[in-house]
Amino acid sequence: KKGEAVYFNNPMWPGEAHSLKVEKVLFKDKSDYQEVLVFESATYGKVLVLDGIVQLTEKDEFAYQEMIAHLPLCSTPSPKNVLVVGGGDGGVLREISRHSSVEVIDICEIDKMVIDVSKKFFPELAVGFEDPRVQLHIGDAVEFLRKSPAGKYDAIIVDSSDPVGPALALVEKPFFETLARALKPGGVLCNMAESMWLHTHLIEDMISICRQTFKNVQYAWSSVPTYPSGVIGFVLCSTEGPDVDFKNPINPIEKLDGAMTYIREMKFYNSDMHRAAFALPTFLRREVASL
Ligand code: AAT
Repeated sequence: KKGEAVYFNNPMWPGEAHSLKVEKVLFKDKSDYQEVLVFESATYGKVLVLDGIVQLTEKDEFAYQEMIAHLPLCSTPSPKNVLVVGGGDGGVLREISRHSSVEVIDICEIDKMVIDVSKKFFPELAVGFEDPRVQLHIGDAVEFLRKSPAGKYDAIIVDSSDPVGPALALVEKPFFETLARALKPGGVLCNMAESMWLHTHLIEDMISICRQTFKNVQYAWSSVPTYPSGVIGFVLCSTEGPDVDFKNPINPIEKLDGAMTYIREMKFYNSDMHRAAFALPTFLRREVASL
């Protein structure tokens, strides 16, 4: 019974749990916002956990970081100003770095402890902070976006945690309105959007809010074994302005010059994966179409 309370009561996925064998706890502390835990697992390398929820593992992090970064950046002709919301581990920064058209990479992460822990335990992700184009802002993204100049960004990537702790406001309509305002005409947004198996209602809510605020709203998904149910989705939106065809990458990754030689090769994303990510199972296609 005690085990049940610990393992099966997460409000995001009641009644189920995914286990990883812990070899060694490497770090555990409480920040001002959440409990931060790093452990060495038996089969997935080091794991970062916030408030009991797996944020990334060394073995499969690239699937998520590559998709959430390149789906939007390869859908826009020559992205220059990019904003990351959350993403304090640096993995999404590492992926954005591969795009040589990018001039500024702002990142707004609420929790400095996540950044410090990543620099210590996940150097292959934190390498993203070494790019001189990166400008780090520590604070709540809600506040940051309220103050952001209108029309500044070509792309915004919301790499936030699940809407239970500090990320709760990041799924509400006022936040999406500030995101839309901060984007250039024809600018693109890519938002972490949970699992189609576990969170159909959350996805529906997010899509219908986005449809009120953005011109074009699409859903894509991918496989990440250590996220609940093994899949994760993304809501992609574009603002009024030049049309964006998310399903066919206009800025294909294969054309990048690969100037950032200190970053290891990509392992997951390519133009075929990009196009395939928008293929939806019938039950989800029906839900998305009826909104
Ligand atoms: N890169 C994969 C890991 C994440 S990290 C999500 C980050 O969002 C965390 O570092 C968290 O501190 C930050 N965050 C949460 N709320 C806010 C906020 N209001 N403002 C700025 N940053 C915030 C995502 C994993 C997805 C897991 C899916 N189950």
